[in-house]
Amino acid sequence: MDKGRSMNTVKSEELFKKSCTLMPGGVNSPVRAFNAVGRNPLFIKTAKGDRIKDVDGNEFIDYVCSWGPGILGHAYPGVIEAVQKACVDGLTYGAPTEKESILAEMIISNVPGVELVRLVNSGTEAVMSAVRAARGYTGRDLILKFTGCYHGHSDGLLVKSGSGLITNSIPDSAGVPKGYTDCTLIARYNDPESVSELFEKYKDKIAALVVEPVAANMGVVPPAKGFLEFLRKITQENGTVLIFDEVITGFRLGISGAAGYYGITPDMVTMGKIIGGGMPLAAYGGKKEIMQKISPLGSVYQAGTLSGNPIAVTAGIETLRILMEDKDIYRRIDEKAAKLEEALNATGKVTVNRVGSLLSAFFTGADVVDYDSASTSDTDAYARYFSYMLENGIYIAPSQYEAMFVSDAHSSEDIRKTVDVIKEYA
Ligand code: KE4
Repeated sequence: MDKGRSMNTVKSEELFKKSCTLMPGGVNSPVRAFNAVGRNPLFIKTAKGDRIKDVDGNEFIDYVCSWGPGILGHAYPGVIEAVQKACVDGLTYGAPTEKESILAEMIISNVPGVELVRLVNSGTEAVMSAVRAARGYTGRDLILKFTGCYHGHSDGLLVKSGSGLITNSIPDSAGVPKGYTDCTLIARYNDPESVSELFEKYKDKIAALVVEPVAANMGVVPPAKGFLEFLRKITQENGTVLIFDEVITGFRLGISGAAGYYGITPDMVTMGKIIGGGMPLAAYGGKKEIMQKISPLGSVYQAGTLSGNPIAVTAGIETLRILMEDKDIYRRIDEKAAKLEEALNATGKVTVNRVGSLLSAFFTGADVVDYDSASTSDTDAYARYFSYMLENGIYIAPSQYEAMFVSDAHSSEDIRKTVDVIKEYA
C-alpha cells in the first residue's frame, strides 16, 4: 500500500503495521482502512471543533465528523462536561434510569410517527430490531430494501448494500447463508416501477419496506420528487410497515429528520449517530401498536446489556437539547454545505448531490439518481482527489460512496479554506 505521500505519517504507519497484526485489516470498521483511496489510514489522536489531529501532528478540517454524529463539532464543551459529570455517578447499571425517559421523550416529541421508542447500541441493532418488530407485527416474512442503501450489517440486510460494501466492491457479504436473504427483496432507489412489480408479485407477504429517505451510502442520492410519497402510499395499501432508516438523516436534516424535511410520516424510524452525541447509542421507534409487540410487552424479543447506557444517553440528551434550543444551527450548516457544493460544481469535474448539510461529489458526468448511476463514478479519480484534499489539510471520506458532513463548528474561515483548496484542484 502506498505510504502517505508528502505528509509525515511515520507514527501512523507504525501504528497501522501493529494494528494489522491485531485486528482484521488493522481497523474496527472496513471503510476506515482507506483501501479505496490507495493509502494507509491516519491514526487520529485528538479532535476539537471542526478539526482532527493525527498521531504525527498533522491537522485537518474534518468532513467525516465520525460519519455523522459530530453535528456540533468534536469535543463540544457542553457535551463533554455533561459526560464527565455523569461518569462519577457510575458508567452503567443495567437498570432503568430517568435519563432514558428524558432522551426517549426528546425523540418522541420531535420525530414524526414515533409513539414508543427503544434505545439500543448501534444503527445495525436498531434496523435489525425494527425489521423483527415489523415481522412480528404483520406476521409476514419478506422485507424490501434498495440496491445501494446500507442499513448496518445484520445478515438479512447485507444484500446489494452500500457504504463499506460497495466501497470494497462486495455488495453481498460472504458468511450469510442464502436462506437468510431469501426473504429480502431488492428494488431500485428512485424507481417506483421496480417497487410496484414486487408488490404485485408478493402482495400481502411483505412485512416491511426499509429505506434511507435520503440515500447516503452510495454517496448522497436524494429521493426523486414523489418517490417517498409513493412508498408511503404503496406500503399503506399493502399493510406493509414503512421503516425510515434515519441513522444518518435523523436530527441531521432538521430536528425532525427526513420525515419532517419531506413531510412524510413512516410507521417506524431508526436513528443513531447524532442521538448519541458521539457515544454508542441508537434507537428504533414507531407506532404504539407495532412497538407494543416488543418484549417484555409483546412476543418480539430484543435486549441489550448496555442499551440506554447512562453515559451515552447523557451525551445524547445534551446534543439534542442544544439542537432543540438553537434550530438556527440547521440553517447555518446548510449554508456552509451550499458553499462547498458551489465550489465543487465550479470545478466542472464532478456531479454534486446535496441535501441540507449532507453532500457528495461524484466523479462522473452522469446525474446520480441511484446505485447504477453512482457506480459510473471514476473511483480512481476520487482517490486522487482524496489525496489532494488530505495533503492540503482537508479530511473527507476515504470512499466515493460516502457523504461529506458539515458541522456547526465548521468556521467560515475553514469553509473558505476548503473552497480555496477545491478551486485549486480544478
Ligand atoms: P452502525 O451499526 O454503523 O452504528 O449503523 C449502521 C447504519 C445503519 N443505517 C444507515 C443509514 C447507516 O448509514 C449506517 C452506518 N453508516 C456508516 C457510514 N455510511 C457507518 C460507518 C462505518 O461503517 O464505519
